[in-house]
This record gives sequence, structure tokens and C-alpha cells, in this order.
Amino acid sequence: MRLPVLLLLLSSTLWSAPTLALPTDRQVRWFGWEAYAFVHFTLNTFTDREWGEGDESPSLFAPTAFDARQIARTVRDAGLTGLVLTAKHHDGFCLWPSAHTEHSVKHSPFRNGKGDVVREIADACREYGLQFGIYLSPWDRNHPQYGSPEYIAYYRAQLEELLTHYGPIFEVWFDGANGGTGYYGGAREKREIDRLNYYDWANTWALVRRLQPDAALFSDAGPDCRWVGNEIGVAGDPCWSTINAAGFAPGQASNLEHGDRFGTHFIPAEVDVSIRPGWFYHAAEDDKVKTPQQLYSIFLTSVGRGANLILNLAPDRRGLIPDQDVASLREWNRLREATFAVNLATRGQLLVGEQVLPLAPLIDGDRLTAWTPETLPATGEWILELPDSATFDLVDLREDIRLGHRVGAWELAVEIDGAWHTVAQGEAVGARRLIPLPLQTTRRVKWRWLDAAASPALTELGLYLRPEEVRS
Ligand code: FUL
Repeated sequence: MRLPVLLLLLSSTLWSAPTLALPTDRQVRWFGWEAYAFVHFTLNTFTDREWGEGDESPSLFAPTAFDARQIARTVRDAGLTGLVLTAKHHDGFCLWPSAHTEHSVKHSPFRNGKGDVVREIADACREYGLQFGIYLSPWDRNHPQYGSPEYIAYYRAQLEELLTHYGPIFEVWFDGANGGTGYYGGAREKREIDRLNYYDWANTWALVRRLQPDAALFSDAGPDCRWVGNEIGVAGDPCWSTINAAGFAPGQASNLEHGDRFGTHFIPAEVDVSIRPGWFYHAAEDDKVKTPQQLYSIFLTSVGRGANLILNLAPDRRGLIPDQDVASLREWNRLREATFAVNLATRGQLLVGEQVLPLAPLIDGDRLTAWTPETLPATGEWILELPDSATFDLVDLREDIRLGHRVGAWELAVEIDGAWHTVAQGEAVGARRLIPLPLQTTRRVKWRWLDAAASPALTELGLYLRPEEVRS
């Protein structure tokens, strides 16, 4: 046998490149929204509860100074890109005058029964340049037919109202909490549902695809983005956007925090967490609003691990985001802006062996302009050489997510007095990887990839100095 043939045979038996699950265009767009707000507001705000039973009178919905523009402005000023509103939570009360139920704002004092919270929020989002999305709880503790096929028709009819009357929707949030006790039109009983089959999700998702083809669908199991498995603001480390999803369905999914490298499906994680302990406003939690530093840390453990962040805000009984929450969000945004104001990598040179590679596409702030020499080996390194010493404590990397998760394990080292010191090690880069470090002062930074599935295709490289308040 001739040598090249032998080598070819050997290499194909020893290592065959895994097939990477890749994102759809919709998912690539979704990554671009990165961090956005959730807004939990309904009868619970007025009853001081987290889950209403479904028997609450609509007359209780009486915000004294509701201002959708204040809410949208707060979201924009927090540096967030969109807002997902609880159009209907588990208690079944609708924030819009649905034609399919009487359990809605039309029987509330809000705007004398002529109001539509969904409309006002959607309009304010457009005004402030925000994406608008909806949460429509599948579990409905008010509806008499919950648990029967008729309820599914009702649910879809409501979805259709929301998807056709309020302009473009960027995300539809399908909650995983389902079935249990409730009012159910007066039956007051416990209704269990077959989580796997009852909702016939495939057809509900198809309805959204038909009416809002650009909308990303969130649920425990995707199909566009998955729950991260906790509500404390922390994605797994690593957090793969791929996951083994055979037999996956809402309520059946597992390994959500980490996902699986080389998983069968591309279903990236979304981190949902509230600025307060609860999802809804409770006066007793006014002194428990997350600080700007806590929010900053959540940003690092969500967006910084390749997930998207949906941060919940809770309008109070006035219908406004409370002052202390507004202040915390503003300062959080200032800290992020201050962090990313100056990329210290921009004056450097990127070296792979003797070769100098173009740095421009990596420092242009565009997550989709790639540096992709397709010839790099499964293990390798580049060195960033700066003209002078720089001090930084945060490294920002992005892979061209359109090509999937190519990078596995990696190491980061800095040169001090002629010797390399490893300062961080990890797995996965993905859509974005923020690597916090103790303060480093150096001219040379080395990044080694240890087992890339294909030539690593980075699209961004940043070295940043965090403001003092948020240094580790
Ligand atoms: C959960 C719900 O039960 C909570 O009330 C909240 O809406 C949260 C975002 O999702 O499953």
C-alpha cells in the first residue's frame, strides 16, 4: 500500500471530524438581541402574589399611573434590546381585550375598560427602538376548559390575536409551569395534563411560524432557544448551544444548563432571571432589588457564556418601574458601557507562528465578520502582541456562530518577564465568551485552542479593563 493511502486510512480511522449542528438564520439573528427585558405585570401585581388562582376579579387591575413609555424608556436606558410582556400569566387574566374571554382588561378600571396594555407596550417599544415579544401562559387557571382539547383551540386563538394585531414579534415565550389546582371557571379542582402530548406543540409552533416567521420560540426544549434550567442568572460553564434533543419536549428536557458538545440539535440557552426575588412586584421586596454589581455579574454568567439574557422587571401598582430598579438598571448600563468603551487589543498584531493575521475583522465590533483561515489545525495558538504594556481584566471572544461550536477546550496565558503564565482555562467560546481575570499587565497574550472540531473561526477579540466597582 502506498504511504499517502495508508496515512489517509489511518487518519480517517483515528479521527473523523464530528458533524456540528448549526443555527438557523433566525437563531443567528436572535443572538444579536443578546440581552432584553421581561416584564411581569398582571393581577398578581395588585394581589401581591406570584401565581394567581384564576378567580381574581378583573376589577382589581387598577394601575394608578400606568406609563408604557416609562417602562420602554427604562428598558432602553438599561442598554437592553427588547421586551417580552406577560400578555397572560397562569391566572388567565388578559392584558389585552381578547375577543375570546371576558377575563381581561375590558372588565377592569384601567382606561375605563377601554384599555389595552399589550398595545401600549408594543407601541412604546417601537417608539424606543425595542423589539417586542410576548409571553402567553399555556397553563390557564381561570379557563373552564383547561385540560380539554377545546382549551387548545382557545389558546391558539389568543396566540393568533397577539401575533396579528401588534406588529412584528421577536420572541414568543412558552412557559414550562403547567397543570395543577385552579379555579377553572368555578370547578376549583386539580387538573393534571399529559405534558408531552396535551398541547400538541408542533402545531402551535407551526402557527407562530406562519404568522410571525421571524419570531424565536422559547420553551424548555426550544425549538429556537431553550430554558437554561435555573432562574438565578447563571448559564453552565461551559454552556453549549447544542444539545442532545432526541425525544425532547417541553417538560422533558435535561442537561439544560450545559447542553452537549456535539449535541444533535442547535438550541441555544436563554437565561431568565428577575431584578427582584419575585417575578411580580411586591412592596416587601423594595429593598431586595439586585444591585448594579449583581446585574453585571449576571451579564458575565449569561451573555458571557454564550447565552442570551432576559432580565425581568416588575412594574408596581402605579404601572411604573420603581425608582430603585430604574437607578440600578441605569448604573448597570453605565458599568457595561464603561467596560466596553476601549478595546485595548486594537493596536495589536495577531500572530500565528510566523504569520501576521489581519486583526481588523476581529476588532470592528461586528460579530459576523470573521477571520476564518480554514487551515488551522485542531490544536494551535495565536499570540496578540501589543505595542506597549496594557492593563486589562476581561477578555471578550466570539466565534462565528454560523459555523457552530468549533472550539472545545482553550487556555489563555500572558507573558510576564519573558515567561508565559496561564491565567484562565475553559471550554467553549460560542456566540460570546467573556473571560474575567484578575488584573493583568502585559504586552503579549496567548490563546491556545486544544481540540477544535474545525479551524477556529473567531469574529471578535477584545481586551478590556472593567471599572473598579466590578473588578474581581
Ligand atoms: C415560570 C413561571 O411559573 C413564573 O411565574 C414566571 O413567569 C417565570 C418566568 O416562569 O415558569
